[in-house]
Amino acid sequence: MSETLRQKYEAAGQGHVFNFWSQLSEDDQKSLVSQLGSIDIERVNRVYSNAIQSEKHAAESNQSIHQGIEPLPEESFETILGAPQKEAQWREIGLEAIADGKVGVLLMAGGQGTRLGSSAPKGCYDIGLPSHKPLFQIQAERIARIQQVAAQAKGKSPASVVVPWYIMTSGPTRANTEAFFEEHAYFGLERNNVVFFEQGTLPCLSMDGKVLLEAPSRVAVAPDGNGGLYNALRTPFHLPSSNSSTTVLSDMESRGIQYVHAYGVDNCLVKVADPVFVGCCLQKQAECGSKVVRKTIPSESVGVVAVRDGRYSVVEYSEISKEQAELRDPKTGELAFRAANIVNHFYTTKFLKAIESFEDKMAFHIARKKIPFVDLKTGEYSKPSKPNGMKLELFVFDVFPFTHDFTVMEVERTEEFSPLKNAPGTGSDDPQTSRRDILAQQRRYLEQAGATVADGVEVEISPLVSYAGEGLESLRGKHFDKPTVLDKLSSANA
Ligand code: UD2
Repeated sequence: MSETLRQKYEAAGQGHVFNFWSQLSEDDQKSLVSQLGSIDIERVNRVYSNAIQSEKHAAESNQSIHQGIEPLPEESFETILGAPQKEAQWREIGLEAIADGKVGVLLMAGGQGTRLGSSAPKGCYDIGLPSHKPLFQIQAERIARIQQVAAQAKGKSPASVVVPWYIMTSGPTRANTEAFFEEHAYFGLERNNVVFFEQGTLPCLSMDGKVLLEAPSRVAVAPDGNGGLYNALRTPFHLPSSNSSTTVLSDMESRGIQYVHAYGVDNCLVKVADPVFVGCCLQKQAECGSKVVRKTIPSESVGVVAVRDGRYSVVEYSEISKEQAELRDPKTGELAFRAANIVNHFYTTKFLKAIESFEDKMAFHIARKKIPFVDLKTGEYSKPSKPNGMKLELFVFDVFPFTHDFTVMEVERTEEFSPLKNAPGTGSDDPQTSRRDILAQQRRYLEQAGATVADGVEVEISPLVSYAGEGLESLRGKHFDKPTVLDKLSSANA
């Protein structure tokens, strides 16, 4: 065993991880050393003390917590609701950036979908569309289509426009996600343009910040939250054996990517690489942006993008008072705190790179959990019946307080947000509501194009045919009276 490793852990007050050393087999010693060597224990201690401090600060200011919270200032808030001209202008700007190869897409797919009750990664989920396309396929086809739309709009050859797709997985989702893409031939995308990478993990800690062992030779670890994205962007993403030092940020740089659209895997309506959002953020010269939907009912349990102590922030519904939740904007009569967070962001790559310089200041959130562990005295494995330790997570929106040029763009909920969170039959944010919302949107697309659809008849439009309702002109006057899947327009006109 490397003595320096032991000294490092001892100096950090975590020497107990070697407690069972003398009883371990040679192989187990090797695997423990390898795991401990991959953990930056000083960083773990820093993360822990920041998290504790931040929690304490929040508790102390609990009395006055509502006071530092204000609605977004007008200059950082934009809406496309009732603003078709602005929307069209932003779309043009965004399409140009896409056509110039400056836009990449980041998918956060490291979550485990526990509430959905499926053990597969959420992106593999079939929400029951007539085509049975899983969420990953819907998103892949939107990328393929927007490449085409941008090429067409800017007079480029279709093959020359590429929107690379960076997919963040986690320990529990990586292998299955990659295998699923292989199995489905990358849903028609160029394999080179789909890059998988993995978010990090952090050791689980006891209530007083000591690393927990889940076996005599193994530290208990947990994924570091969707905010683990920022650290993962700078971490080489190939397997260590390949010796490659390519990171997502270096890959973006080599491709000339300057702007990034990031989103969560579970929203079946997500406009991947949305040119309107990209264009809006470019016009406003934002380094970071957040797409939101309108909160209309004060009691709705969603976090809102707002200003806390003078800095942009996502404020949980539990953190604002009833009066604040009900407060109205005197100009519009809308709720003052209405910018509901939907995990849909814009970044410049310059900003993503700069995050390293302040990352230590972002406080992780503490989730107190029941974490199985090995008792250091008896060596016995124990499954606690009440929380005995903590998992530490960073949230993707924890960077907002560190932004200066920040833009919020409001969009129509029925057009852009229908998340898959709950098990089938729950009645909200479940596979049936996803399916319903996507098909309702496609019916609207057809009607806007001048087609009609008989009551109760379902028509599914492949994202390869239309990204956001465009390209359906040839269907004007067509009546759909039986279930149809439009894979290409010739099938509709047949
Ligand atoms: C998220 C937002 C919440 C709200 C809601 C709307 C966070 C922390 N919270 O809550 O504010 O807007 O969505 O739908 O973003 N993920 C990872 N790695 C992880 C954990 C999650 O990649 O370790 C991904 C996950 O696959 C998903 C996204 O992040 O795509 C959101 O995660 P979630 O579904 O666990 O978040 P939720 O619903 O609690």
